[in-house]
Amino acid sequence: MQPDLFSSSSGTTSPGTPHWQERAAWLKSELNRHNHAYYALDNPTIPDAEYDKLFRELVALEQAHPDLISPDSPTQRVGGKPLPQFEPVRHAVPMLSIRTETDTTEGGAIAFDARLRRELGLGVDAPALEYAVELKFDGLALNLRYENGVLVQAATRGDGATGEDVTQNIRTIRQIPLRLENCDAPVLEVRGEVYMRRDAFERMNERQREKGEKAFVNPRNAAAGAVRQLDPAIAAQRPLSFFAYGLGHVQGWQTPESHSETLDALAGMGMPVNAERRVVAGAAGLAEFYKHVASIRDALPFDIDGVVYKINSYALQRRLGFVSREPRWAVAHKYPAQEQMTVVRDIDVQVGRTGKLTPVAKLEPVFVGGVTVTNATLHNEDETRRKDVRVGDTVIVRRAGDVIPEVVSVVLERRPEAVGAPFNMFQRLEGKCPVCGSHIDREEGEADWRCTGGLVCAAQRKQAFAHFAGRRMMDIEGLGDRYIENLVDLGYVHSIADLYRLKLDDLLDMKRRADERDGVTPETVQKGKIATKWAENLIDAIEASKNPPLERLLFALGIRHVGETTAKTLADWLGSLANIRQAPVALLRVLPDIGDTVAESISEFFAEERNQQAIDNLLAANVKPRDEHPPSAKLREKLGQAELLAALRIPKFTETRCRQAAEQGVTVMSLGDIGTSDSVDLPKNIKESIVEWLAQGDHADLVRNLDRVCRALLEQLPAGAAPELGHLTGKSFVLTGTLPNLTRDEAQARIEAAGGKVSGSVSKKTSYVVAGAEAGSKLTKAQDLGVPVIDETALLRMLEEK
Ligand code: D41
Repeated sequence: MQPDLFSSSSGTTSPGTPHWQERAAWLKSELNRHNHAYYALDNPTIPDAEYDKLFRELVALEQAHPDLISPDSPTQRVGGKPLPQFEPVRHAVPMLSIRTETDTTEGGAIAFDARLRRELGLGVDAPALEYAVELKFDGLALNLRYENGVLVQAATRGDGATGEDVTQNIRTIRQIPLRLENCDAPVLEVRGEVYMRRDAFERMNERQREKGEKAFVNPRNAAAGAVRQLDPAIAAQRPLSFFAYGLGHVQGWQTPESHSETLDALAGMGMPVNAERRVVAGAAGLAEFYKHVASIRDALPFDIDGVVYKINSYALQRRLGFVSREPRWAVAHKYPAQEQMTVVRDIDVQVGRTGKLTPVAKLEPVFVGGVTVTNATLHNEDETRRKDVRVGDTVIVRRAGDVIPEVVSVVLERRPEAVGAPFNMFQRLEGKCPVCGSHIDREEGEADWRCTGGLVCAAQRKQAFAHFAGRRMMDIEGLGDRYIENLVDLGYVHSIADLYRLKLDDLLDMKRRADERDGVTPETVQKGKIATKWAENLIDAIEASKNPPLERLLFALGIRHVGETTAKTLADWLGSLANIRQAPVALLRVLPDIGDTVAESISEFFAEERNQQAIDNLLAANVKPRDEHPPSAKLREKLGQAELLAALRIPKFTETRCRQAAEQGVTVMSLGDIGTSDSVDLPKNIKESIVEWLAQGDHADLVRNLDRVCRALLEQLPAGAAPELGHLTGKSFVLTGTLPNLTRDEAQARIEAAGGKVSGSVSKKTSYVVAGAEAGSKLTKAQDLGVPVIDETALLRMLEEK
């Protein structure tokens, strides 16, 4: 990336120019170019760490030769110029920078402590310095200004002296209090970092990819984009978080004596302050914290790029003061970068558990985020083409947390002449699954190609076994990937039920053949006796897994879109495997939290003869859920005729129309008469639509089946078990705005569990409107109609009353 230190390729300088001038000019143009690519084109051309290195070199050169500083130098606008669209904000107290220590060993910590002791003139016998240590969040620095306890302004750091007013966007971050608790100081400015959690970032990108839209590069970029988003409504959809790490201007508040006490006080005011912080003594304390955080870095739910050490005592901080715009008393100690450059050797395709085909870049090994990476996901065909990743390209790879490493972007300027062709999944695979040879398919509107082989495909089968045996599923201890690999490849198991027929001899036989195939001398033979303990344990573990809770068995089956939550819903509501495996799609649709996609996926799974056979085989092998029960009594309400009619999803037959029809006595079973019946008062076009729908395909059978299954279910309900009358029965609620703690779904579920109803619009009949932050027109309407308005606290109290 960088030319030789003293080469001059630009030719813009005369022979007499000192080399540092040339170097500075080159650095400026490089940095400006990368900045443009990053911010304006959203297509980074260099990893962040590399950029930082060049940037620091320029800063050092400019410090040594101040005449090099020019207005166009990237050092003169550190955080990026305020955009013209945002109002500039002059910081009452400048937002300083923080010195970075890039030695990623404990040495960085020791050097910092030694430097401070020297500057303070402390001898070897003087006591250890006290430090406040904390995480260095990888986000965007913000200044939050509270006046009399109320948030009045949020500004970005900008160049440290002037930032941008982003108050409207920041107000949408739920974690940031709009009013401080126990603090009405005339002015209190809180500084901190706005960031995006990794899971939120992944979810957001997953959605982008599903829509076929461009994914964000990394959480910091996504957060920065959201903060500077001009439309607060869009910003509000970007899930941002915030941690406070210090103070700005303060007036009328008794500031504590130390940094750690300040953070405690801010936490006491309702400010989010990260708990992973300590007060430590001396270099050893710093080094220990550095090591500790390195060990938990991957498990944190957000990205950090280092830790920060600060002298804890404000008195000492004042004594140490500043150099240029950096305090002497603080340093950021970095960890290995989470983004690196490397070269793509090849692009492979992997087959997932559900047949999803994922392009994977095979890389020149590279050290990223603390580990050596050789594979990075390219997600899907569209994304590979959008990024235009080709064999031979130099790419930026990112590995953060436990997330699979991914290719972020191509460094186009490094593309070789002999680069491969644009990626094309079908061509690359010649239309066939690389594992089983079944044909591959990409449905319209889907982002992924899939292998159509199902469990015929060994790759899918192996992963299906691994999923089935997983800890949160059937929990078969000891059935790891290696054994599964051998059991499948050597033909001992074809379907999941085969696991339960395995005998000790099968396992020993398998091990012997696998060892032979791999050319290893079995340790068992080495010792002159046959070790069988592992096989006995595995057989016991398989035996012990036979009676799981129903929800775990369901989750274990690996039905697409059925995670733990959906599995639990199915188990709670329908009670038995027998009920679930024959549930028609319309019945599934009326269950809470099961949308159309999930309902269809479940019913497709059970419509597959092979899957039903696999379940029969499991039952025959005595695998049986231990907690089956009759369906939930609440099912009676869900199986009302209006609900069932609506769940058929007949065109034009909307929920409202279904309710009208049901009130006139129309049932699922009598739907067929609707065309000839004059007693049902529905618009003609709706009746026609129903008749037409019933005549299509197997719709008539479907309706009959739905009716039969629902009757059977209702018969299973304990006799006389009328729906339990909750204490809110007969009360109707409308939810509006954002509640401080409950999500909409949670609030709705709890109201319904207590017998109440939740509806979407306010009328005279509404019992209560529950209003949260930024409640809109529904609140106004409630006030107009005189409907009582309550907040979350009142709702919770009402729910708890019996
Ligand atoms: O977490 C951070 N990114 C962080 C940034 C932190 N924990 N502490 C910080 N402390 C300071 C000083 C010492 C100057 C008050 C910072 C930053 N500064 C900072 N962030 C962006 C520029 C400077």
